Amino acid sequence: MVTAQVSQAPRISPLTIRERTGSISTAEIISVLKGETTGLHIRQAFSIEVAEEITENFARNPGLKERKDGVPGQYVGASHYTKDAATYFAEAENARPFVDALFGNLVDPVRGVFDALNRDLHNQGVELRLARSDRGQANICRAIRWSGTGRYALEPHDDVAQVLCAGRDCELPPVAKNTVAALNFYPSMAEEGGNLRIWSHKPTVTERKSQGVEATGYPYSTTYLEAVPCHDFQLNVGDIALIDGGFVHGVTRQSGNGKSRLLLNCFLGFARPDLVLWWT
Ligand SMILES: O=C(O)CCC(=O)C(=O)O
Ligand SMILES: [Fe+2]
Repeated sequence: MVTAQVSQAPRISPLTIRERTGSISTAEIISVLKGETTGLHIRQAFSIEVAEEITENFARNPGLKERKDGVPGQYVGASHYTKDAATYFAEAENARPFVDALFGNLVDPVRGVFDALNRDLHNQGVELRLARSDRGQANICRAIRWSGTGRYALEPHDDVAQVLCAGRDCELPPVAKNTVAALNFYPSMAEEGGNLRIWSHKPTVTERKSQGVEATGYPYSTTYLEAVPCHDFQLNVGDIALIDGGFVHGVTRQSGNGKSRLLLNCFLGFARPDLVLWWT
């Protein structure tokens, strides 16, 4: 019997997941950067008091905006997604006071991780720094509340396509040859849902093209992912999740009529064996 040619099923890549309670270690972060761990979930990694204050500072932040790039959400900070370097770094500079205002006088947990990793990498002869251009430099993080109303609050996507397509005038694309790690802090969570779901699939450029998401990595259809195994990180306030952003991931629908999910996010990865870049 002659059958119509169907597009190839997504290639399965195994997930190496680690979940525990405590504080995040730089060795664990480096293990994700080196592609040895796919997903790391640290429960109770920063304090509830700090989480609550960041959440309040987000809600009353004068820099709080609605996303207008096709990804539903509200944010403080800058996203390099679909932007050229000139636009992204200029936006990052403009947003800096608002990102600083998320933390007020707090000891910032994101800066804490950055500083600890900086020390460890420095001892290994590796520089860690914020990505930059002649227009300015990246911020330490951005804060986002996803507002998708379908099956996912944030549709399944990968974080690598946007880095590959960041443009020639940008220092980020070389990172896409290595692991693009996504570091997430959760200052607020909805009563139910809002899981970070990661699928056993790390798309190639060809697979992205076949799904029409070559330049964005967003969104992959539910049909495409149907037969792919996945893992859900069930998150609570004060948790940190660090994933290999090359694997398809998304955020499940959230419900409950009280609190809503808030995320602090940044990306990091090796641009060269002696340089790790950090951006949003
Ligand atoms: O909200 C999350 O848990 C994941 C965020 C994410 O995937 C992203 O910002 O690219
Ligand atoms: Fe992502």
